[in-house]
Amino acid sequence: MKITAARVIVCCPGRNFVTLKIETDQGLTGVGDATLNGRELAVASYLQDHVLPCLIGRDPQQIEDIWQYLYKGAYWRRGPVTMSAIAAVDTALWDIKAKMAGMPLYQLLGGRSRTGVMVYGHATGRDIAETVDEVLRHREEGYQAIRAQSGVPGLEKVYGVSTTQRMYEPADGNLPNEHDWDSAKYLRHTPRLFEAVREAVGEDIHLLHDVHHRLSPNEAAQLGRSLEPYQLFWMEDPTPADNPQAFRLIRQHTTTPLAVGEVFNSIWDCKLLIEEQLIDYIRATVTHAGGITHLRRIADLAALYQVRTGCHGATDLSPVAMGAALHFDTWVPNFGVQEYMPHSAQMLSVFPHDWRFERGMLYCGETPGHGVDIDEKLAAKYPYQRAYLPVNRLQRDGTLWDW
Ligand code: CS2
Ligand code: MG
Repeated sequence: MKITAARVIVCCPGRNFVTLKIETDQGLTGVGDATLNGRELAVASYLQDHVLPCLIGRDPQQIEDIWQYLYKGAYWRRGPVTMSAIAAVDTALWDIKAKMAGMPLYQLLGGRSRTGVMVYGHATGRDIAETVDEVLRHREEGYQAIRAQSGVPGLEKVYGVSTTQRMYEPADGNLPNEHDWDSAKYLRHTPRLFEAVREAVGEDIHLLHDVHHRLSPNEAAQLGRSLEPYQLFWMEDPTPADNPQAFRLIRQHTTTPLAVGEVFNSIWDCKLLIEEQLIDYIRATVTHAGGITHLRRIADLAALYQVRTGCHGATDLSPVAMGAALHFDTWVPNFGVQEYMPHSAQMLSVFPHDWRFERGMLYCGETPGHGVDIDEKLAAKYPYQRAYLPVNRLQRDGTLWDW
């Protein structure tokens, strides 16, 4: 069996997606997601100019060898651009292999470990009252796990809160928008938010919160402690994880569970956090962490230390990523939760898929492969549009801060 063609498709049905499609001489095709929010064309070029010429003529069945070839062979290892490109190839090859086997991907990985995938939805509001309403609305829709974010009094724009529309889209500028930040205001406000949310929603719903890398380790420890009465499922990215040792301090002071890893692209980013049991959930994804082949290694390492998965699932990951993630989640023994930020109908129309949402759970389909394709004709109607993630500055003096 041989790879005969491979194409990178960049489209913008409401937001940018980079998709790789691989064709074989047996007529089977596979697709993978390579979207790197705000830096999409870098991955498209990495694939187009450097990876695709090496793929033509190779045997698509040799997933492991191709993974090693792209990883070790480039000499320049790791990094989000490289690992997203490798991920797209890897995901497309697993799709092809599962189609060859006539099986849904989760069967090839080792079979079903659960009936469905618990997801968490996003409840966001401009203030506490709005967020409480959104949490209750999610509960009505059947969600068992809900992430709560709200505007912070005295701050113009904060992470996760859209001021204009209900659907939050982080890459919202033709040039980077500027947000303002004040850790003290946020630290005062957030326990109040969770007090109100917990009071309204009761004890049975899992509550999550994303700090988006904005606190110092000491502040993160303070926040974790002040949230303990509200029994969070997790507190996400409380401080940047560039220096994983920073989490030792947080861990010493709070039992609020921690989730990290949406910006990780390699097992080496995760290693210390997992081995020292400094986190409870690892958020690496199929798309940014080297595909099914590499994410599986991360999950296996995590399992040794009772760390569970909580794959990133924002809308900048395409429906292809969601399809692959759901097969992974259906199999992985140490599953925790899957993020679910629904794509718009326009986005979904470009990616025919067989997964479905029902009362707080996502279910992968049973069609061979990962169950997601791309409608290339429709995709061509939505050309790339430059979009950036925002930057964040301290309100006090404009110092550029973590976003
Ligand atoms: C986020 C993302 O989903 C999350 O937890 O942190 O919205 C993140 O900001 C975007 O995926 C960035 O591309
Ligand atoms: Mg996050």
